Amino acid sequence: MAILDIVRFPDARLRKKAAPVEHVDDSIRTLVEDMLETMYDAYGIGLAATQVDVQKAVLVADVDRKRSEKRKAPICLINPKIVDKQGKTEFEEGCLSIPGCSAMVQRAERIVVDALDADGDEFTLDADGLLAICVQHEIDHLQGKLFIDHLSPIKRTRVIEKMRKAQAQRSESATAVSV
Ligand code: K1U
Ligand code: ZN
Repeated sequence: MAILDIVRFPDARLRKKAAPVEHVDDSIRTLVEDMLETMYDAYGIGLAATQVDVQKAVLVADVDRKRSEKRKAPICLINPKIVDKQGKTEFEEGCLSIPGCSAMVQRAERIVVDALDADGDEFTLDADGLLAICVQHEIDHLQGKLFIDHLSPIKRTRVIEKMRKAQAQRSESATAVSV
């Protein structure tokens, strides 16, 4: 297993659309394991292949995990397709590709998703709560969309500015340590 590099905003690779997986083989199963390892290492609850620079329609999530626990209920969705949506909910979302920023995003409250599992078998996920929010966030990534795209232009600019300041502070303190 390997921990992969997470691509960070404003990298153009985050805007690429994922291609469907033709065959669920060992290379896909290795990708899924590496993505789970990367997600747990980064203390995330989800990760899309786009975020590790792989343009394949694969996502992983584990919303049940507490910070101290490694694996609780990991799931993997290959070629996910939302077939039904109901209701509306709002949640303060974060993103491993936009560190240090969060914002309230409105999404469907309940979703039904058709997908393949790591054996290549079809299944249907009926999700609500944090899992539904996380899966919608990850499916957005596979389509080259970020949570900031759901915000008004004013809010989006504010979040981007905050992220730039946080990045500048991080590189300033890295320089201070190396001098
Ligand atoms: O895709 C990603 O960038 C991962 C992202 C998933 C996500 C979090 C919150 C709402 C929707 C999607 C994260 O895991 S961000 C970090 C995190 O662990 C977290 C943030 C808010 C609530 C719970 C966890
Ligand atoms: Zn994200």
